Amino acid sequence: MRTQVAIIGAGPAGLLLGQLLHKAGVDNVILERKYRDYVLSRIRAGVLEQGTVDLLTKAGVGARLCAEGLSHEGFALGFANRRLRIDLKGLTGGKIVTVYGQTEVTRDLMDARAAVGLTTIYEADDVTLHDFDGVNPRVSWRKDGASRELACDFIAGCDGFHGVSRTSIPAGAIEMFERVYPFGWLGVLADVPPCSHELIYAGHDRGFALCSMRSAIRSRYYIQCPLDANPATWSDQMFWDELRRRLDPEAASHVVTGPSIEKSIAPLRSFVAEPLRFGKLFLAGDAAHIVPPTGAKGLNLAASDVHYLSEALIEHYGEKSDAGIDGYSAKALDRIWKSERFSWAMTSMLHRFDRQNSFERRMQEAEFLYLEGSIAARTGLAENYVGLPF
Ligand code: RFL
Ligand code: PHB
Repeated sequence: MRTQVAIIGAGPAGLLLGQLLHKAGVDNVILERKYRDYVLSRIRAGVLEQGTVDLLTKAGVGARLCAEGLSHEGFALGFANRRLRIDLKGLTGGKIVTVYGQTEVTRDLMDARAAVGLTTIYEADDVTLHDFDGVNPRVSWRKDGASRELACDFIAGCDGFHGVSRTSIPAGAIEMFERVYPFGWLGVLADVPPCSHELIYAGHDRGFALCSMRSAIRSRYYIQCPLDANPATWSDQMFWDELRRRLDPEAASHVVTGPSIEKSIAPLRSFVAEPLRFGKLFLAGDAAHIVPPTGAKGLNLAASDVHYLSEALIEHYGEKSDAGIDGYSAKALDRIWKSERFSWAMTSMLHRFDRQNSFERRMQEAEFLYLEGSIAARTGLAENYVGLPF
């Protein structure tokens, strides 16, 4: 088998890259470790920046997103029983975000890929990258007991944080920056109406809480929890009680409870690998960087990486110029570090840290009070939340 670009991973990064390349006539094959429905069962992101919506539309998967996505013109920050609205639209000259689940983005991309008959190999075991620093890059894998190989011009490592692409790069050729936070998020999905029509990010002495949604009848809530918490020991009732304790009285009174349809824990991490290119191998999305979810940036960063990478590869094949390829890493990293900063700042302001002293708690409060009193501060926050340009 031979293709122009071998893509590792059928998450949003790999699928979107595949679609954009296909639209420009660049041939690609996706190799995915899991089966299709497993990929679709992962409940993750919910907030899309306008740049991400535009890119998905360009990739030909904007129809359902446009019909079913919820336009959000603002969100709220909660602190010590107070609530502050961040008027995204007013503060950014008309920009908004769209609430549309990552699961739906993934489904739309998978359907579009299947409709044009592009090859995706699911349940590919032992994916191994060969000679990506040489002239004959190849990818091998095992499926149904047989060994297979794919020759290609380039490999796009879109296989997430635990993928094989980044770890295939020799240790000396890559630098890694990391912060692991000493807590996680316990998330619940339930078919109940959201407690507020806009998202609420609440900082509280008992820990952070987030009220989000997927539709007018499906809510997504998160509470900060210890890293070793076990979702099985958190009954739905315990979750709802704890959520309400962390919200202001008005929001708490509007929480409608019901049976959870999904409950899981996500650890929080900040991580960046540099550079994003090693010979013919490029890293994009969570394979290259992780942000804590507090800024809603992970999926959106995957989209901006893929924008830069697809343009670079299309330029290589169309104009026979490697300028885009050579510039990919620096261009993507510039935006990645700014999103890392924003996600870290939101996380630091709103979470309860172990061994936090009274000074640090007051610093978090002062941050909130500053936002409350300053349009300039709120403008900076809004500008980042709707997404920096790419
Ligand atoms: P993914 O989605 O992890 O996909 C990688 C794919 O690669 C496959 N894979 C392999 N395939 C072949 N061989 C191997 N050796 C492989 N190893 C792995 C995997 O099976 C998988 O299918 O990475 P991608 O495409 O880079 O997408 C990144 C996003 O998924 C991620 O950044 C977001 O979900 C982060 N995130 C959020 N981002 C936002 O922009 N807005 C949000 O509101 C938001 N909320 C969240 C989030 C992430 C969360 N969790 C669970 C970490 C909320 C949560 C709770
Ligand atoms: C979600 O709806 O899952 C969600 C929303 C905003 C975030 C993180 C997750 O910042």
